[in-house]
Amino acid sequence: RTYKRQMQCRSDIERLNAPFLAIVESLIPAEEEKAKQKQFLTLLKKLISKEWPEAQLFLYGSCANSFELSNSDIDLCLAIGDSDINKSEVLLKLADILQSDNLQNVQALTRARVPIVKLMDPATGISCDICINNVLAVVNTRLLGDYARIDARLQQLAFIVKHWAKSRGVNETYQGTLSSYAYVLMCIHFLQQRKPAILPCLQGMEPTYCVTIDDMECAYFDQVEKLYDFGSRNRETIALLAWEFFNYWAYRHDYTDTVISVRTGNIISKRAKDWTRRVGNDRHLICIEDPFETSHDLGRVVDKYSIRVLREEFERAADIMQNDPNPCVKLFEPY
Ligand code: 3AT
Ligand code: MG
Repeated sequence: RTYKRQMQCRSDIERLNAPFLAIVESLIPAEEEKAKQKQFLTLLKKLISKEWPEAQLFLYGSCANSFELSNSDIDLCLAIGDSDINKSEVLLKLADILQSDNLQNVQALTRARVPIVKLMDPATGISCDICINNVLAVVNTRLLGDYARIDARLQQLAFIVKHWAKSRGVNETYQGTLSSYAYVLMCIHFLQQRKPAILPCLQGMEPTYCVTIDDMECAYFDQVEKLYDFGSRNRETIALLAWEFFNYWAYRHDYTDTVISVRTGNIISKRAKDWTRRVGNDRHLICIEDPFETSHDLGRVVDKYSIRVLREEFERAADIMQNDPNPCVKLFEPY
């Protein structure tokens, strides 16, 4: 009877496929929006090259890979060849230049963990953050984008999870919940763990791409066009995957002893990373290893209050998908 119930439950879940795919579709930015981004980028490049003719401006974050929801802010990195520059000075100078060109809400946040200039373009309504020489973010953006090209289900799952996290208010690092980057890593790891696997572990394969950033070697197999049918033996659909994803983080993940690691394609132990104690502000209550900066736990922002909020939200999502007659509404209900 249990088996029959499980099958019945599965077929209930399958009914959610079409609505989930429709949600994903509705979240993809329109062509018009991408065109506005381009226009804005051209303006910025012009302004910047007057002051720093050698510098390059890179897009990173979701607008540079496949994880962008419509109306997102864009993330930019100004790469100035010289590594000895004083970032604060450059940011203040940059803020000055942008302000005098009528860009709005220009703010230099020189003391942030990643110092940035924030601004808004009144012509297109686009907001953006510009950081300096943060090449690592450009490279991790590229890794995520390469994973997205292997199997369409990653983008679908990440869209559902990001949309859920934004709707439920658990995508706010300053309030102790997780960044979008962390959620996408959770999705990649989850798809690496399916049986059969839907995604490979690109850092576990013979590297075809390699750069060294601040003494850190970032290497992985990037010829992903050779992996387009990697996940084809697994026929799981987005509805089932989303359900399993929330179930995993609600009821099956071992928060006490384990770390999820896209780098190894596996779960690893907190002990092996010495992430068992609180050190400074790092409490390691949910552990997500950065694929390149492996000493960096993306769950470091989570504290003893926000871990409860997060876990309750995972449970809420899992329960809605299991029991609610119309989960698509309830799941994304504003908190
Ligand atoms: P949104 O669409 O803006 O919600 P995103 O993918 O652009 O999602 P974020 O704005 O949170 O994600 O971050 C932008 C990029 O910055 C993603 C990643 O390349 C880098 N990044 C963000 N947080 C970290 C982190 N803690 N460690 C290393 N890189 C990070
Ligand atoms: Mg972003």
